[in-house]
Amino acid sequence: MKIDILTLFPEMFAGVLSASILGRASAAGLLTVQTHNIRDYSTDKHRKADDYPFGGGAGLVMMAQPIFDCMEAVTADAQAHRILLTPRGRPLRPDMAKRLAREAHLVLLCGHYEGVDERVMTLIDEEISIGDYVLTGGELPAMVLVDCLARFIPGVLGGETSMQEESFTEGLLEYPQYTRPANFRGMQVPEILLNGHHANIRAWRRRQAEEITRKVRPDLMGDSYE
Ligand code: 4FV
Repeated sequence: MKIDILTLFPEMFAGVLSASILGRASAAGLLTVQTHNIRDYSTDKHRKADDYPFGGGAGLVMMAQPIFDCMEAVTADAQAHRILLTPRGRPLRPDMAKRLAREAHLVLLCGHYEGVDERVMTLIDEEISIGDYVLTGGELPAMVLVDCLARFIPGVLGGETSMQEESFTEGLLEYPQYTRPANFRGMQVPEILLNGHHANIRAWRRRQAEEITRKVRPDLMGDSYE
């Protein structure tokens, strides 16, 4: 999968995209992520990419011209699914990430300041939000989206986690995890996890996942769990 990220702050991405699972996925060629500095496409002699809002109001708005030229340059050769990260978007959910993980080419547009000129929406196929709060920019949401969808790309999650493993408690919160030592400062790992009876362990984990979800996030307990 190819992901192009349009941003005024490409330097924010290096660390996140090169470390751990995402770094290995890129090295293995399962994921190619490229950032593009929108300011490089400004035709303004001072490389201006934002300006004051018409109608007044606080803050700055990202100008249409640099975004249009950057988007057209990045999508010149290949059909791409173009996403704007914005609080106005549909909330990111696992099923959306699974769908996006099947796309060949994604373009993520990161707004900043008060947002982008509304005419940019003529370039956008889908708006996605990572949550009902306002951030200083769309860069962190873009990183969250890449991390979330990458896990659904076959081969990205090596031995660490398997999607099968994950699927049996899909939609539920995680069950408790333990690792060595079995006794840490007097705190003992539940016996059931130490006797290797896989069916009992699976049943225990599912019960735990349901119990925690019912307590912490009953809204996630769809009708299938009534
Ligand atoms: C956001 C979110 C978000 C709004 C104005 C960037 C900021 C600034 N994006 N989910 N929540 N974006 O807060 O996706 O341009």
